[in-house]
Formats: sequence, C-alpha cells, structure tokens
Amino acid sequence: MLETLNPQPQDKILALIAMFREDKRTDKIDLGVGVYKDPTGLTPVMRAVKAAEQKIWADQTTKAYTGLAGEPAFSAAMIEMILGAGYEDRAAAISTPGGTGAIRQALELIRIANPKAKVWLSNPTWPNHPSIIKFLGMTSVEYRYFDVATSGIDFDGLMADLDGVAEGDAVLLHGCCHNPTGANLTSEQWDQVIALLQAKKAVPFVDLAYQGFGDGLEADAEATRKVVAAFPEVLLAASCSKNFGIYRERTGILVAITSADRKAVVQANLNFLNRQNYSFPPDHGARIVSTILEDAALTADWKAELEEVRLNMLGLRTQLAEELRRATNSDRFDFVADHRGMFSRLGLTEAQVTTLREDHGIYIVSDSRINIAGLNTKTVPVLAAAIAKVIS
Ligand code: PLP
Ligand code: TYF
Repeated sequence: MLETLNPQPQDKILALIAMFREDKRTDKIDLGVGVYKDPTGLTPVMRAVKAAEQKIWADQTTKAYTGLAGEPAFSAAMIEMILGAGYEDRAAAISTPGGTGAIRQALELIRIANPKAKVWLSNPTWPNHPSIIKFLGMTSVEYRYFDVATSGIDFDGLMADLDGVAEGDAVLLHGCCHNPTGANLTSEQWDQVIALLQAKKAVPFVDLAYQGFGDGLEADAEATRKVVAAFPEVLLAASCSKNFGIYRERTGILVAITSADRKAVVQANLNFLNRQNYSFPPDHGARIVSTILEDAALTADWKAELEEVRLNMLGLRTQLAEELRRATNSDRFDFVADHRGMFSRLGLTEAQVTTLREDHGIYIVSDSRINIAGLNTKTVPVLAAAIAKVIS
C-alpha cells in the first residue's frame, strides 16, 4: 500500500529551517519562520508561563482526560480576552491543538454545515489556509489584498472581489498583523468590509494569531470585536502560540458565535469534531493560559512582557525603515515602519531573495517576507546594506 505514496509539497516557510541549519556561515541571519526572538536571538519561555507551570506542577491533582471541548476555564478566559464580556450565551468553543487546529476544525464545521460554501482568502495569505482547504476537498477563492506598488492594501481590489461573495460563503480575515504582508486594514476600511459582507450575508471567519504583536493587546482585538458585534454568525480561530510564546504546547481555540438558541447544537458539533479528529484536545498549554489569565499578578506580568516583545519589534521596524532609506537613498521601503506584526513583505523578486541567501547568508521566505523579530539592532544595518546591494 505505502508504495503508492508520492512526495508531498513542502511548506516553503518550514523548508527554510533546514536550509538555515545546514548553512555553515557564522554570520547567517534567519528571518524565516515566524517565531519571536529576543535581541539575543533566543525564543525565551515567558516569565508568567514559567510561573504558571510551577503553579500547575504544585497544584494539579490529576492528568485524567479533560472534556471534549477542553477546559471551560480556558475557553471563558480566551473569549473574555479577545471579545470582552457579553458573549457567554452566544459563544460555543473548543480547545484545539494550536491555531492551526482551530482553522482545521472551523473548515470542517463549514463543510458539515454548508458543503457548497466557498472560503474566500486574501491574496496572499498564510500558505496553510489554501493547503488545508484543498486537502479537505473544499473550494477557496482569492480576494485581492496587497498592493505591490505601495506595499499597502489594494482596498479597491479587495472590495471589488468581495462583491462576488455568495450568501453563506465564509470569508477568512486576518484579525490583525496580516501574515505574510504586514499590511492591515484601517478601522474605517474594516467598517466598509463589514458592511459589504453583511449585505452579502457572508460568514466571517477570523484568524487571530498575533494579538498583542501589532498595536497592543486591546487594539489588536478591535477589528475582531467589530466583526463579532456585526454578524449573527462568526467563526474565530485564535492561537496562543505567539502571544504566550507556547508554540510547541499547541494551544488554540475555535469560537463559533451563533444565536443563543443554536448554541447547544453548535457546541455539540464542535465537540463531535474534536472527538472525530483526536478525542480530547491538549491541556497543558490551555492550562498555562487560564492559570495566567485567572491570576491578576501573572496577567500583569505577562502583559508587561508581551508589551516588551511588541515594542522591540516596533523599534526594529523604525530602525530598518531608516537604515533602508539611508542605504537605498530612497523612500521605497518606508512602508516597513507602517506595517504591523512580525512580518513585512519587502517586494523583492525570488532571484533577489536567492541572492540574499546565497551571497549574504540572509534567509527570508521566497515571497520576500521577513520576520522582523529575527533582527537585532546590529543586524538591521547588515540587512539594509544587503538589500541595497541586491536591488542595485
Ligand atoms: N494563522 C496564522 C496567520 C499564522 O501565521 C499561524 C502561525 O503561527 C497560525 C494561524 C497558527 O499557528 P499555531 O498553529 O502555531 O498556533
Ligand atoms: O508563518 C509563519 O512563519 C508561522 C509559523 O506550517 C508556521 O505562522 C509556519 C508554517 C507552518 C506552521 C507555522
């Protein structure tokens, strides 16, 4: 049987990890996979996470199965953190293995509820979105998003394309910190997108993987809150990988906002999906998160450290934009300071990306996405000089 298998396409982001590891140069720079690194190049365990783990170790009395939906305390704390109070009656939720697990479960829920629904994706988007949709035998449609000329949003293109959304289609929206571009809708643009999708009777599907990495924990949830307030039904897939720094613990949540009447049957379907795919969701990361969010001192410390993380990335953005201005003697890359989150798409060709890697030991994704957090104040000028060289 297994002899029938063919190789599968590799994820272009994950493929970079192996290439970087094999590179013998000591001054190589990794701006590939989206993992936060501090100025010393480490991805530390956050202080509050360590403290929560200590608390869990001391207090936990059993490792017996959790519920099919995971622990209610985790769901309640996450819904409160993302949406604020007031959704208890309308929010069904399950813990999932990471944000990826939540996306996968959301798509399977859409497939059960409306097999004809198309899923609209920004062009570009995180490569796992189209890849999982295709794997599930579902149909995705792209909407324009990124304006290559300005490295901002192609808002006219976006609105024109979303005009083609049919009733019941799901429209995937990055809640904040768009991956891979770093370009985000303004608050007014969100209002217009919401009004259009309301008129189309679409189902918004928000992917929130970087809350706290853009403009702050509250500000980064604003668009999601607006969307949830505006529609009778919303799917929300959130990840704790980045903002709690617990990548390998695989911690995420799928929230389905529905009517109070439908909540029980929606919850039953979410539980069913967890059971079909892996029975009970992982607990350790979810327990770290709820332990932090239920303890005022731990929450304060976590927020303070998250803010340090955010401000470090913001400082690197400002510095990089300035260095690129100097090195290229142009304002071509000023957008780097306006983008938000871990990533910016620089607008280099694949050949230029290859030259950066081969001649300069600088690893970025082939679409010219950089992970800002892979830089530090010393490597920013090195990157700027290398970019100036490859584009000249
Ligand atoms: N969605 C987007 C846009 C992402 O970039 C990521 C990656 O971190 C995820 C979802 C899910 O991440 P994870 O499964 O590691 O929680
Ligand atoms: O885009 C990124 O780099 C992160 C990490 O299959 C990631 O979201 C990348 C690829 C993948 C899973 C996570």
